[in-house]
Order: sequence, then structure tokens, then C-alpha cells
Amino acid sequence: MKKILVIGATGQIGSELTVKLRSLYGGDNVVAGHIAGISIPECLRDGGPLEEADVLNTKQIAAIVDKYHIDSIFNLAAILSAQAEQRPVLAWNIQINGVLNLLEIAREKNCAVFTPSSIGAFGPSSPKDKTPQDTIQRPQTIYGVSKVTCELLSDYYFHRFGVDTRSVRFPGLISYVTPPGGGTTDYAVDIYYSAVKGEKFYTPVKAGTFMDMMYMPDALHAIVMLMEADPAKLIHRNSFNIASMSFDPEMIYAEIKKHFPTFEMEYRIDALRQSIADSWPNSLDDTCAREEWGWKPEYDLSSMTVDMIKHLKLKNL
Ligand code: AKB
Repeated sequence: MKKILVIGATGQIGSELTVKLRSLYGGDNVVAGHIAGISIPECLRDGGPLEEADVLNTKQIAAIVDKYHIDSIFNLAAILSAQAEQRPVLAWNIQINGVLNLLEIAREKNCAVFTPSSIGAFGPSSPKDKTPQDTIQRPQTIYGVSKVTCELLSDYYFHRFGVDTRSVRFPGLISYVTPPGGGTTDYAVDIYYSAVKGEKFYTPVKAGTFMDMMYMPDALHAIVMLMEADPAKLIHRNSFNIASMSFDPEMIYAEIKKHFPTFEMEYRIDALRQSIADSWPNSLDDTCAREEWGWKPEYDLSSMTVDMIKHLKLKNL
């Protein structure tokens, strides 16, 4: 049985991942790590240990690893793309110095480490459509720079010290549980909230801006599958392209309108988010993930939309 520490357990991915890992491996085997002063979501309050775990505090994390005999660290601490442009030093600290701290702890204490990368690890000179697994990565955002560095650091620790590092490049993640904050793809979550609340939606990126997106259940499934995968079959590690759908604002609007015929959307372009989105791929080629560990998504735009609307309606927004 794995003994897991989730860092960033209160965030968009971390909160749902912690619940899923607890259901798979048992509540007592999954420690939810959070930073001081943050409000703890209801779903994390019971069901397993809760510890203050700041990715920048090596001593604190090492003590948790010892206390609970942790063998796997799932690192979900991150500053998303648009917010990172406002706070580049913080983004660097969390996404590079924080990851380095964890890799050192993992090397000393023999832990596996999962840290997600992103479609943001590609840049304007990467091939735009069906971006290959191995290709040019020259991002022009601090988020992308930190993600590429994290991919390289994690590969270095694997090859040099044998640390079991694994990762996927996440697209924009869509969920009805915990909202994202400060990302370029957040609009694809916000649009559902507006539709269900009966409000007009203002989209921050132009028609024709295609980005890869994924429904959260598929994203969580990918993390678990990859961390359970037979290491002998993994040719790549840091980091795998994964994909399930690619759309622009017009496509998601049209899909939601099937359920809310009077729903309205208007363009109010956010220059920063538009420039970040323009530098990212339209879609990724995830053949290596499919071949090396059997990745296969379940949801497309239409089935995700049905599920999102069903759950958001239950929330009585
Ligand atoms: C963001 O928009 O910053 C993230 C991502 C694609 O990594 N959702």
C-alpha cells in the first residue's frame, strides 16, 4: 500500500486528487498537505491526516515524510500562468525551488515524485497542431520556463540518482468542484458557472483560440494510471503529453447553448491571457502516453458539458 503526501491539497487538482487517492489507498495512507492560513475545503477535513506542508520549507516536508513513512509525493503546488506573469519570483520559487526541495527529499528518503507540467511548457516556436511529445520547448512565459525547468530537473534526478519521477503535461482542467485561479484556460470553467447562473458570459480570449482542455475525472485518472504504471514500459517520464479535447470559445459556447438556448456570450479580450494562449499549442499529440502506459480519456466536449451542468445545477449557485 502506498503512503502518500499530497502537496497543494487545497487547490483545484489537489482537493479532488486527495479524495480520489484516499478512496483508492485508504484515508490514513494519504496526507493532505496545505499552506498555513488557507481555508480547508470540507472534503479534506475528515477522512485522513492533514498537515501544514509548505513546498518551500524542506524541514517541514522532510518531517512529514518521516512521520508517515511517505513513499510517494504528489506535488500540486503551483502558480498558474496568468498569475505567474504578475508574480514571477513567487512562481519561480514555488515551481523550481519548491520542486528542487522535494526532489532532494525524495533522493534522501527514497520517494516517488509526481509534479504536473503543462501545455504551457511549449512556446511559439513549438509545432502548433498535434504538438509532438519531443519537440522544441522555448516558452515565453515564466510559467512555461518554470515548467520546462521542472521537467528537466525531474529527468535529471531520475537519470542521475534513480528518483522515480513521473509527470504529465496537463491541458486546461475543467471541474465543478474547486475553481482554478489565475490560469489562461480558466474561462472554460467560468463559462459553465455563468450559464448555470443564467448570466451573460464575457470570454477573455478570441474566437479561433484553440487550446487543449480536459475534464477533471480524466486528469485524476491519468495521474493514478501513470503513478501505477510499470516503470519498465516508460520510455518518457518528464513529462508525457496527454490530451482529450481541443476547442475555442465558439465551440464550448455552442455546446452549452444546446442546454441553455438563451445563454449569451460576448468577447472582452484580456490582452495577457490572449498573448499566453497564442503562444501555446492548439492541440497535443499524446501517442507516447497511449503506447507507454495505456492513457485513454473518457470525456469529450459533449459528455463533459452534460456532466458539468448536471453537477453545477445541484450546487444551487
Ligand atoms: C493555466 O491556464 O495556466 C493552466 C495550464 C494550462 O497549465 N490551466
